Parts: sequence; structure tokens; C-alpha cells
Amino acid sequence: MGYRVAVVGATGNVGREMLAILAERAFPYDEIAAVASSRSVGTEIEIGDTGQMIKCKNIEHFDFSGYDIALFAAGSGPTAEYAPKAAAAGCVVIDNSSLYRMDPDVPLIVPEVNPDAIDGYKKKNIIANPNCSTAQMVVALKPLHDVARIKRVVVSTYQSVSGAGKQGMDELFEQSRAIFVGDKPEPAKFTKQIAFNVIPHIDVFLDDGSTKEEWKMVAETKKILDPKVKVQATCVRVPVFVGHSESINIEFENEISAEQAQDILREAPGIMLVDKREDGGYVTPVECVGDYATYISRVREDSTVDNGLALWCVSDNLRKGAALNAVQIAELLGRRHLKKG
Ligand code: 11C
Repeated sequence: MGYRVAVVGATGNVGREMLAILAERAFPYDEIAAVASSRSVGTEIEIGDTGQMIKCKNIEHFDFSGYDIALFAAGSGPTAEYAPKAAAAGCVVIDNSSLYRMDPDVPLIVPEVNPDAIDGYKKKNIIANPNCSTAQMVVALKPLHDVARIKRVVVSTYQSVSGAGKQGMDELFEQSRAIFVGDKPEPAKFTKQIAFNVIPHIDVFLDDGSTKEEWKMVAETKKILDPKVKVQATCVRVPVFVGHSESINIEFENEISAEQAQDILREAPGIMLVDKREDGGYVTPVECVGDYATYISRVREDSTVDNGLALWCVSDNLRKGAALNAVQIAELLGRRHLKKG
């Protein structure tokens, strides 16, 4: 017998990827319910490319009882309203929004990094999925931390517009076209022109001058990897449709060479090392779209600090950064706790 799974926010970028990944990875489901807002009721969506079409159900009337797992990709507002109802109905919520990530009673999980923390899920029946820029970074940091203990990380991100949803993707597309034909479109989703530009601002500003996206990278890394690791982040939106990139400088307690780091990363779970030190011998975001891996390139020593390394990290933000990580959590939950399938 397989699982009954609800995908909440099924019509969005991440919801569609969740459906695709459940099918691709042959997640042992008996039933998948696509759940969305009243606007999408009756909309038919395909489960990946299986040819199986399902009709969206209205979240306002959806009964979660009898469902084992609900993958939420609905944003913080609807999640605040419906996730507690799903959890109270006995369905384990795996939530992609930021709502529960810092709740001490909710595990925040990246299966390659802190799988054991999932055992705490029963307090609320909710498990949180991290922010996309955090997820790929901690996958890269974990195997190095295990060997040489990380003290401090300085990261600059190059985040694709799909992180801002379909509206963000549409804005990049329409703006690029408009600029080509000589128009001057006003920014809407983004605060400045995104086509042929970069914007050093993601999410709202905080009192200390950082942005909430930057704060998430700091706070979530501490919760997932190690509270002692210090992180300084600068998060930047770039005119790329899918795939987040990160330039990461790491300072370790113990000595570690670039060559040792390459050897460690080559064997690490979830990572593909592509680091040829020649023209094109590294990965760019367009090459990671649709993949599961977190790609690491450009590993080198950072001589400005003792025991320093620099590297380049690229991953599909809709997959490892969101839908894939959520499905991996569901798989982990199944193996350790729900035992069906
Ligand atoms: C972005 N990282 O690229 C954001 C999107 O907390 O889950 C995901 C926000 C989050 O805009």
C-alpha cells in the first residue's frame, strides 16, 4: 500500500515541480491530490510527464484526513491557515514557506545534512523545507564542515527570477522583449529593471541594513548545519530564469587544501563536482536546470585567511532549493517513520 499525498499550491512553479519529482522518483503513492486556491478549481494538471491528469481541488473545502503527507508550496498566508488543519487531521505537512522554519518545534531539514533532526516532527506534525539559497549552500558546506570545522562563511548569491515565482519569470521575459523593441517598461515585481541588470535586494530590508533573504541564509544555516557557524550573505537577483548560483568563501578551524576539498566533495551526497580549471570546466545555472545535483566548481584556496577556501555552487532552485528537497524529506519520513509503500 502506498501513500496518499496532497500537493498544496499545485499550480505554482514549485507545486508543478513537486508533482514531476514525485513521479520521476517513483515515490510510492496510491493517490496524489492537487490542491490550490478557489481560482484554480477544476484546472487539470499533469503529474510530471506521466500523462496522468488530475483536477485541482479547492483548499477551502479540502479534507486532509486520510492523507499521509501534504507538500505545501502555497506561501506563508495560506500555509498559516491550512497547514495546522492538515497537521491536526493527522497528515504530516512538509512546508516550503518560511513560516515554520525557525519554530523550535519544527525540524528544518536538508536530508544530506541533518536527517536525524526529522525525528522531532511529531511535536507539530510539520517539517520545514529551507530557503532555496540556503539548501544548496548547506549541501556544499556539510561534508567540508565534517572534516575541517567551518568557522565563517561569506556568500554572494546570483539568484534567478523563478525564486520570485511565475510573475518574476514573466517580468524578465516581457522586459527583455520590450527593451529590444525600444520600450521602457516599469518594474513591477522587482524594484528595478531586471532585464540586462542585477539587483542587490531580495525580500524586505531589516533594521541592520541586511535583507530578509540574507537573514534567512544566516539563521537557517545555523539551524540546519551548526549554530556556531558565522555567515555573512549578500543576495542578488540576476536575469536568469532558473538556477541559483553562489560564490562562497569559507574559513575553517583546521587546515584543508583545495585538493582535499575536491576529493571530499566528489564523494559527498547530493553533489556533482565539475572543476576542470579550463575554459568551460565549471557549471553555470542554465546547465543545472531540471537536475537534482548541487554542482560545485572553482574550488581554490583563499589566501586572505588561514585555512580558507573559495568555491562556486550552482543548483536548480525549484528542485534542490524547493520541490526536490521536499520530496526527499517525504522519502526520509517514509523510511524512518511512516513505513508504507
Ligand atoms: C528567492 N529564495 O529566490 C527566494 C525564494 O523563503 O522560501 C524562496 C523564498 C523562501 O526569491
